Amino acid sequence: MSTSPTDKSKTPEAFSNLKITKPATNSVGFGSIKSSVSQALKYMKPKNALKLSLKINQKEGFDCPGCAWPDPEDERSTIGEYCENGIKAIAEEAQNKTINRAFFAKHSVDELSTWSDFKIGKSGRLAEPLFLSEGATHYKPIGWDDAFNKIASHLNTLDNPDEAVFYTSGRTTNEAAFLYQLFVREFGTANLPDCSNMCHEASGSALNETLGIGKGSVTLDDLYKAELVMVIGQNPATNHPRMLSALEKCKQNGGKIIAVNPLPEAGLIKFTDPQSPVKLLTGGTQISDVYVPVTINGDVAFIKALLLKMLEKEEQGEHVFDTAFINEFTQGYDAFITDLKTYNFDSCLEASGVSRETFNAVLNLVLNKNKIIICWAMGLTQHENAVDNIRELVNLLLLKGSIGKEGAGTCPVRGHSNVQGDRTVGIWESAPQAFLDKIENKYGFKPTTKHGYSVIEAIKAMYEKKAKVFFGLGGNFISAVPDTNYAAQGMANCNLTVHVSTKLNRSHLVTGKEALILPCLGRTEKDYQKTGVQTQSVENSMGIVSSTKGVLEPCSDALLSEVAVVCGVANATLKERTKINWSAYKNDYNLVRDDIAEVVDGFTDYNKKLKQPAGFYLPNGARERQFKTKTGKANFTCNTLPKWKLKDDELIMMTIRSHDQFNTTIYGLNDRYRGVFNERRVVFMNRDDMKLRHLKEHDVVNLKSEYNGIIREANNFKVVGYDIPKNCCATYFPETNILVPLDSFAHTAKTPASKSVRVKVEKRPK
Ligand SMILES: Nc1nc2c(c(=O)[nH]1)N[C@H]1C(S)=C(S)[C@@H](COP(=O)(O)OP(=O)(O)OC[C@H]3O[C@@H](n4cnc5c(=O)[nH]c(N)nc54)[C@H](O)[C@@H]3O)O[C@H]1N2
Ligand SMILES: Nc1nc2c(c(=O)[nH]1)N[C@H]1C(S)=C(S)[C@@H](COP(=O)(O)OP(=O)(O)OC[C@H]3O[C@@H](n4cnc5c(=O)[nH]c(N)nc54)[C@H](O)[C@@H]3O)O[C@H]1N2
Ligand SMILES: [Mo]
Repeated sequence: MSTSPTDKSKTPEAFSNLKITKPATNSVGFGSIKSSVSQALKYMKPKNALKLSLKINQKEGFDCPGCAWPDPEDERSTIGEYCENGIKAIAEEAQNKTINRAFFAKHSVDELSTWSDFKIGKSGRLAEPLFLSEGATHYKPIGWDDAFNKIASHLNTLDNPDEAVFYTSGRTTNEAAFLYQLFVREFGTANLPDCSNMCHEASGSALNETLGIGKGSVTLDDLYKAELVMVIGQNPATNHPRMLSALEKCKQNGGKIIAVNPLPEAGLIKFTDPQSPVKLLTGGTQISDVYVPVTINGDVAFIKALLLKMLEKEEQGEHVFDTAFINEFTQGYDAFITDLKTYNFDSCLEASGVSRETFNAVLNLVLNKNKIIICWAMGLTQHENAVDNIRELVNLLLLKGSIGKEGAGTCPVRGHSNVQGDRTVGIWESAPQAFLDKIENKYGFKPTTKHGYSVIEAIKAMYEKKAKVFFGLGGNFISAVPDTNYAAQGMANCNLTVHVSTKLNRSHLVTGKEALILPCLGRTEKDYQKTGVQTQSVENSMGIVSSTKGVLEPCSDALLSEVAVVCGVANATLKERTKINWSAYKNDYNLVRDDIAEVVDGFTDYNKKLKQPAGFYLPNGARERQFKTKTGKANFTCNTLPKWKLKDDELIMMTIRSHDQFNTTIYGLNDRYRGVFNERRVVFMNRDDMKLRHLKEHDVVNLKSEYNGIIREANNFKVVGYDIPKNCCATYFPETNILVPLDSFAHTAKTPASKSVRVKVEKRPK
């Protein structure tokens, strides 16, 4: 009998041999150079490793497939603008091992699902298209045309185009993403869920409403010039290491830095620039001036406490607020102040878990600085009140007039290297009407105006058998989404699941009745088409669009580019119905960019501008104090404190990334900065909470979350005592996604609340 989809979707419960040391405070430095070089040499051919390291994030090189942090405009290091985790991302893609029919003949789907995610990822690059027929135990090779026809026949026999779901992960380039959404809309649906739904969607919702643009407003130069930078709910040393160089530069210019985080993350405390030999020897820069150990989801309470004290000082005549800015550019001030006054300072501070002393240190800086930047990431966006979190930050910035001026503004730090660009060019299940009108004018078909499914809605639709075909352009859907068991049943209910991927992952193993794996080129590889090697483009976290061009030969001759895959599926599915010449796009990506220039705002002369070595900025209203909101002004908002309460002996759990992973891709089993080695099945706990439960380090526990009467369980985790506020705990994603209830998500944005899961920790019976 074959294993059930829910079993296949789970990460195996086996332990790998936990070792614990004291967590680091300093980040980067020699440790990181050693770690990145050994990673590069372990998995890449040395010749390729060198070629790549010279071209990462260089003008005219390729864009690092790691994070979305921007590159400095002038002084890029000659050995590549790199970081330890960027090297790991590249080593993962440019592996010298490939897997093809022989591998899949040897290993059944059931067998592969018992492997750890680490082992699955290390099996090699996918080298040819593969098909799993109904009832089969093994994937078998299939030709590209047959694969396209298979997809077409499934899509064309649906009762309704809305029975198909088209997911995107944020590595897809602008060119591939634009064509993909164009195909999906011409096919007849807007079911375009994407990883952004699980990531910065709450930032987009909050920023669109308050400032009229769903992206951040600052540039790198602003960061250098800020008087105060608050880094909230973000772990840059691991997830955006190059950001630390910018923070260091800000400090050198006299700026102050506040880190708000339940964990004292390394790097936020101290950082040594790997590209500065002097600093490597002298021990680096103290990054944070104040570290605020906020309780999980205590951020609105903390910011409200600040706002209350700012108001008190203002009313005492201290001129804390930028009244001229408030009068000219904002709306909703009076209602906001009236609402704020209904809150009590002491209860807010208590709910935030922050001491009076730390609070005062932060208040002092906020009162006295006028060029403030707030940076944030998943620590704020993955909560039920995530949108409130971000709107509350905007309130603070608006009071200080800290938006649309040098050294000030919003900085949501994006995840995937092109997640921002994908949305810009139309990967959006609820795209604005103006964009749909432009598509209609240009191509002569009417895109549906009905909103499509976001990630959570897509999972429900599959579970309820309203959606029957799942197509993923990149990503690892089953491991990334919440409520793994429910989602696995949803995938299994589909007639066909298709993944366009570079590497094998768990989503290939939790399949519909039939399944396809379509292997594609990665960022580092040359994309040969009829008109030569193609250039593509991406948008970073600060709205700069730049080119990316692979430098290595493809790891297999049977790979297609994402653009070619999309054009192949579109031709096979739409045939004579289409109004678009898909083959022409595939032959020459300049033609795709010419169309983007016509359809998407800010891309005039796209092809020409892309030739500028550092790329070009997209327009950004908030940066110019032109707020394109419904009121035409920047809007103050009224936000509430979180509504959940912990039950007896429950803890609030955040699911976070280790230093050795890129989302669901596990580079290794260590979390060096947090002092955890050789194990991912750990739960970080406050030592008092351990005592209360009679738990010691290394004790084995089960985790249970109860939500609306349903109990979800994840078993076999080892306890690690840590400096984390009381009543809080932390585990790694994706091992505990199984505990995240599908119905627990951010209002408005529908981002799964994977940073506030209520759990019980129970000692495992011997
Ligand atoms: N190497 C590497 N780079 C990456 C990624 C990766 O996996 N590996 N992923 C990429 C992607 S897609 C993304 S979205 C980003 C993610 O980048 P991050 O958002 O930095 O990633 P997380 O590990 O989810 O970390 C969240 C941080 O928020 C803190 N936190 C959790 N809950 C709260 C809270 O309630 N309040 C506050 N104030 N803090 C809280 C945690 O302690 C942790 O430090 O990184 C991108 N870059
Ligand atoms: N519990 C919990 N869940 C979370 C999060 C969390 O913090 N906690 N974070 C959420 C966030 S922020 C995000 S962004 C999502 C991530 O969700 P996804 O984007 O779906 O997941 P990834 O792990 O980034 O996807 C990795 C896979 O992408 C494929 N891939 C890599 N490069 C390429 C490429 O160039 N082209 C193509 N076609 N495929 C490629 C490889 O096959 C690899 O296995 O997860 C979310 N899930
Ligand atoms: Mo993300």
